[in-house]
Amino acid sequence: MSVVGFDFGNENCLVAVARQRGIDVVLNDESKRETPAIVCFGDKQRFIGTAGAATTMMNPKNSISQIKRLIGRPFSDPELQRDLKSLPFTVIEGPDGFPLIQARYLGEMRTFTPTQVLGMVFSDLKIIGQKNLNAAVVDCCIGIPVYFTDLQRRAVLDAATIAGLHPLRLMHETTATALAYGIYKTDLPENDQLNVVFVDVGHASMQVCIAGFKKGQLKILAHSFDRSLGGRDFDEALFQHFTTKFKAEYHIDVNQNARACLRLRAACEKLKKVLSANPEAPLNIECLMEEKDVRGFIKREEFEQISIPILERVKRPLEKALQDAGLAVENVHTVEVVGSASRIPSIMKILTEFFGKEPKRTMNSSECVSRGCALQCAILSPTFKVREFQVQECFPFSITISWKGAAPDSQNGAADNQQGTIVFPKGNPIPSIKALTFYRSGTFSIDVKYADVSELQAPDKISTYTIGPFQSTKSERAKVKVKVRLNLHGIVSVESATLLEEEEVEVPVTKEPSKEPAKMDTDEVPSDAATKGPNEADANMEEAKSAADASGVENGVPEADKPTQMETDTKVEAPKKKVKKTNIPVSEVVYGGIPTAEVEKLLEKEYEMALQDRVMEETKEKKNAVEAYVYDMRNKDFQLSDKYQEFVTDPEREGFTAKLQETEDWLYEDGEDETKGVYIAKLELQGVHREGTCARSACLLY
Ligand code: ATP
Ligand code: MG
Ligand code: K
Repeated sequence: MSVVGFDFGNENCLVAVARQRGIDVVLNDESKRETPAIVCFGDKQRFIGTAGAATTMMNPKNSISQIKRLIGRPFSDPELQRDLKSLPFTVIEGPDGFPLIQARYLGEMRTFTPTQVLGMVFSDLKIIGQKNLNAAVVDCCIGIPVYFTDLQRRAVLDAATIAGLHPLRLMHETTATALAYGIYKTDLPENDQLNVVFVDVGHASMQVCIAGFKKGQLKILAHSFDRSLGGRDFDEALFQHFTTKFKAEYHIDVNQNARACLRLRAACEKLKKVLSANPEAPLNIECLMEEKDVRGFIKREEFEQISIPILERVKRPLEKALQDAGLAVENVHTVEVVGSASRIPSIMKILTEFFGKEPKRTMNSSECVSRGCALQCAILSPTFKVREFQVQECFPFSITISWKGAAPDSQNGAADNQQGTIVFPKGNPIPSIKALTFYRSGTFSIDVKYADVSELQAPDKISTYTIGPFQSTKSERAKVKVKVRLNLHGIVSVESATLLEEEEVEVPVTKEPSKEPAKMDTDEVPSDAATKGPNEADANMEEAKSAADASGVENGVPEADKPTQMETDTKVEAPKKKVKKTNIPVSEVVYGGIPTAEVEKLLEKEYEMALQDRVMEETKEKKNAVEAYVYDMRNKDFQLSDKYQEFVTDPEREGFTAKLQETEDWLYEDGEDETKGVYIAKLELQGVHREGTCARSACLLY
């Protein structure tokens, strides 16, 4: 079983693996730790990761980047629309209202969903892990931004499935960082709590998390974020600055040329990095467009000046996190900064001023997310024994369950109004299960929604569950218990519905509810047995059991109804009533989700495309082998002619040389672009010759 952590960034991805001696961030084929999140579609194959980045400039319109920004968002999402303006490839609206990426692949225009492209990135990362571990990679833990919606989380899971991965957990990036920070600390207080603020400024977004550390555990106290504040916004400010400048000075409009845009953006990013270490920096690009070389220059002060609108937003997530955690600046022991865009000096200045102390950079700021994920994977995996360390995660949104007040045919049927209740309030522990009780005479449906979408810019409705059919043996409306789960990934779903029928003889009179209330058991199950592996037997699990015992919940199923604030009926508890439980079918519609059958098909497609890539790679190898053979033999031939001339007849030599020349010509003409099989055949043909030559050289050497 593999134990792997993936950090898929907007810009860069990292893979960390657990080995017996610890966690390693592994190297890709180019011996780099960071792999660009790019898929470049070509005429014969795809180029992913580092290879994709290398071909981007030659093929900008078919190089897909910033995939993390595209997944799980409707096409109309204003943030998506803004992002699309600066991307060199084409994204259209699909029939379902979600984006489709257009790219020329294998000689024709095709469309791909962002989830599918993320699947390609994951496939590449998976291969990196496999090459390093020398074993199959399936089980893993994947880092995601805390602000990912239910749909985005589902999209990541689907992409993982497409790549043949099985995530044990989607983990909030900042929580992964907190885990990587805390688990090695040997001096955590036993009774006191150490409050650490983690600030991650990445390529596209900023995330803040406050964690309380104690010996053997970390508890997330608050999450906050700005979904659109990251390194690329500074690149964009510089890009706008120079676009205007070049328009005036060189009379060129960079925006009219996709390649020029890409090159200027890349140069601006470089410039930004130089400015982190230097007070000023030049920008020179040869032949940017219309055969013009451009020259520019900027001082850090001016850079900070044009960045003011971005910098002004840095404080807000910091304030929000403190507020949600109920902490004052004085209660913060340490501030840890991660994410590569946090290297911008003006960001550090703002953080220092805000917290009244210099933030620390003790972690490896680009590796911590992948390391934390690998650690979490190790904790969840039965193959590793990890130091006991508990992660108490909290959910960043409030989730509502809503339902229609009554069925139209109900006796007291006035109520067709929508009612709802918050099942998982912001800050709710992850994972968690809640049970609601409904009184219904037939099939009914409930909606899962965000309670507040102001921070999310997402449609409020997440999913609808239809519960039924069911038949009560009695004429009255039946009691239905619905279990709602917030799973380890931070995804909400209705897990099950149960018809509860009390055996009549033993049941004392219970008055009918006056309305159609849903009754919610406030019992929580802080751990999630069903999403864990079968061998999971760590401290979390123990805790789940004890917590369950304490709250009267057995295996997550409440054994008796407890009145809650929502209960409006008068109810008599029957001490020895018998309850018959019958499972009711539950069907799910996720708004924007990919149906499971579709994911299966995409998995097959990915397999085919990966095969095509491999065939092309092997074709290249075989072609290179033919080429190498020609050169190799020619060298040998010269040696022959020098030293052993007298032993080889002239016609023999001439024939051989001509053959080599013929093969070489073929390689650059008809054989330039052949199939793998043709190159292999060519090699075999030459192979006969090679054996002959070798036999001769061998005999000559005697
Ligand atoms: P995200 O976290 O948003 O998904 P990511 O994890 O890929 O993206 P990082 O790798 O943490 O992002 O950061 C990448 C950003 O950091 C880029 O915008 C890059 O230009 C910027 N960056 C890298 N080095 C420096 C530097 N020395 N100074 C300023 N910015 C830098
Ligand atoms: Mg990141
Ligand atoms: K373990």
